[in-house]
Amino acid sequence: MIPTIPTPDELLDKGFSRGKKQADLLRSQKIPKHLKGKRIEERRVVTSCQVIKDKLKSIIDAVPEIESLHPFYQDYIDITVGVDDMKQALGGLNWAYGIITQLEKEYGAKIRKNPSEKATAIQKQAYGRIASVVGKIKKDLDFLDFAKQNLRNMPTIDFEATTIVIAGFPNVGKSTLLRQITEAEPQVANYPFTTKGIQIGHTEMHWKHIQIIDTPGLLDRPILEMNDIEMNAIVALEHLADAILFIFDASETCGFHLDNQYNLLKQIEKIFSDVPVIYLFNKMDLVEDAEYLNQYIDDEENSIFISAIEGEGIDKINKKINRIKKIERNFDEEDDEYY
Ligand SMILES: Nc1nc2c(ncn2[C@@H]2O[C@H](COP(=O)(O)OP(=O)(O)O)[C@@H](O)[C@H]2O)c(=O)[nH]1
Ligand SMILES: [Mg+2]
Repeated sequence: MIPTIPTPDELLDKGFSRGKKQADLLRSQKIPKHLKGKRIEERRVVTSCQVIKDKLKSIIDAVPEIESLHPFYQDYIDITVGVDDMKQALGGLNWAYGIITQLEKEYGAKIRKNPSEKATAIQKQAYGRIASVVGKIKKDLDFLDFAKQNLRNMPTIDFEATTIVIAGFPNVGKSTLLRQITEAEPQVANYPFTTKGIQIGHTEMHWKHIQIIDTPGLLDRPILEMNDIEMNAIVALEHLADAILFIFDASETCGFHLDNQYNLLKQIEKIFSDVPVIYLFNKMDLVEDAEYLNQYIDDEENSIFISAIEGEGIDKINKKINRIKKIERNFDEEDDEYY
């Protein structure tokens, strides 16, 4: 998404050394003496400018237009590094590109107009100004490098797939279940405010691609305690979720009382208000009295007793998953190119 970002010194070194190489090629050529010095220095300045410009342009072109990305990625970038800062950094590179284009013309003409004896001095002036322009975008290059590092392991989301987001307190069995209902090892990607990384598992069901997302550190703790930025990380998930799998640990061996688990569920339902929820009561292998659970069941139709570890109830989950409808979202009325 973001290519390797050079430091200002690396950018200048690259430009100046290529300029020198190209200029040196002219030294052995037969050029009238009074023109030779001018030609060499003009070539040096123009080549240096072009090499630096090419590099800037390749960076600008490689970074996708943020507005053209899916809202999930726009939010993701905004939460992770800041969209405004990103735009400002790219603006800085554009600015430098424009100024160096001007310098290339200005100093090329100046060298041509003046006698050869002055060419070297003019070239030095040009290099001084180029170095100053590149120095001014140091903060922009630094930012883009920071953004590159932070966006390196973005989750790869299939926006066509039906997407299920898993929620529930730590140790209720989310990872165990994800392994049970998906094929292969889940993809692990970075996600803001998750230390272990978001986990994305995939499965096919009747030619329908299903992706299941677990967000340790995010949808496994009281949402009321979260700050605005953390909330944004959840809102980003809202762009994706076609259903929520909420997992209760019916045995309470995870250390959380069912009352608390139920409260978390209610918070999550409030945030994902338009998203259907499937309620899973896990670790039933450890539960002797299931009667006790009735008080936590609001929607019997969509509640399933399971044992993720023993694979008990997985077929019922799959049946439910198979019936999940993809939520049609119209993110941008004027421009529906996401679909
Ligand atoms: N007895 C029993 N243990 C389970 C079940 N599902 C998960 N566990 C155990 O609960 C612990 C936490 O599971 P994990 O999947 O890591 O929970 P997560 O933190 O929600 O991802 C692990 O030791 C699992 O082996 C289950 O159905 N029955
Ligand atoms: Mg886990």
